[in-house]
Amino acid sequence: MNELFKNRLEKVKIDFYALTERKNEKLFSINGIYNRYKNPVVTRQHIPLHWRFDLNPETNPNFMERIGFNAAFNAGAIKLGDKYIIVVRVEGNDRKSFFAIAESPNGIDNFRFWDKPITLPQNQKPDTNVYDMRLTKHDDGWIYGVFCTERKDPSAPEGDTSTAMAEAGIARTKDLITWERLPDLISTTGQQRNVVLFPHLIDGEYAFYTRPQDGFIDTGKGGGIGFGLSETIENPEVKEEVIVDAKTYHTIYEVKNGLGPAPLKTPHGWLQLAHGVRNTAAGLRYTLYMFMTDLEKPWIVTHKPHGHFIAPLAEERVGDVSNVVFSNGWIEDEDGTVFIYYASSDTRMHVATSTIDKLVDYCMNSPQDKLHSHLSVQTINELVDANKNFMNLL
Ligand code: M1P
Repeated sequence: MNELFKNRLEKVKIDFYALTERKNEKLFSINGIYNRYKNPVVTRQHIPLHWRFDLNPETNPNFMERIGFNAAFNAGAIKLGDKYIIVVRVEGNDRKSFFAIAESPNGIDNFRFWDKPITLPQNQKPDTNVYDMRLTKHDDGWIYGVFCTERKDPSAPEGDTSTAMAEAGIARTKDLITWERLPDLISTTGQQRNVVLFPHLIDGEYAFYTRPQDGFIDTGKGGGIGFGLSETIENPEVKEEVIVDAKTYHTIYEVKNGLGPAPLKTPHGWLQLAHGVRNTAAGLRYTLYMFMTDLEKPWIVTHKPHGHFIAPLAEERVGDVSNVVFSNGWIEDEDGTVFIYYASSDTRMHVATSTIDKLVDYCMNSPQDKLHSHLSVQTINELVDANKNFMNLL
């Protein structure tokens, strides 16, 4: 082993372990709804060194990175035993995304990737790219991963090398190591991204939240978070979708929206986390919002606070696709703590923590978006008037 190899290896190792073993710190929350944390939980620099470097001094005398990684983001999440597990969308420098599992003993720091990324079986039409897995622990005993599978649009005109088709891929596992691939979800409403499997059967059928869209980026006349049933999971097909939460003019989801992780059950209804997209002069802005749906009819919205729940802040605002927060994973702990895993700017993963009680309180007691400025002012004035006997507290 030459000196260069030895010195570089030592320095790279020191930096890697300093990063991956770093303690995280809960930050004070002004809104009181959730707490952010000081450090991202997973970044591309957390990717194991043995995925990146040829460790053989003979074949890599300069100790150079052989395989580069661009981002680690949009992770699904699940707790298994006492481990907090996230299924990260890892994107290589070659732009291909795949899934890799990272686990932490406490959900907020010390995330370590497993030895190898997930080997996802292919069905008849191989995936060009896969991303954004939502995990669902289903009553049928399987853990399902529903994700976007992207392939070149076969109807793209000659010379068009970027138009793609998005569909919902489905795989299931018992241990997160071995995965069985099922056929992609068939739907009649165009392309699909942000599809989420509901954890229970409804009227004996598998239930999916969907996001019908006309094109790969544009939702067109589709859009909105949909909901539909499939007779089987082995041949998944949603013949009809109802819209749960439509995209709406002059809201934070005026361009499009999509469900995040599988919902969390509470005595008051299902807690739902979603992303909403609006247009700005600087491009699209993705924020997270929450709502609740009925316990028996989880496609009916019962409560919906106004505006965003988490918006990109400070360094979260900058990355590969700036001004984006996106979530497809959360974990409810036995004591009611909720770990909300969210990515910023398609680049890195963060966590925020809250509790079931606080999230229900937030959903049930925050005012709704009444869709007009003068009605927003009316809502503020109602709070100001209600506070008049408590002004001595300030
Ligand atoms: O770049 C922001 C997000 O864009 C897409 O989400 P949506 O389908 O709602 O537009 C996805 O590609 C997602 O992965 C990405 O984070």
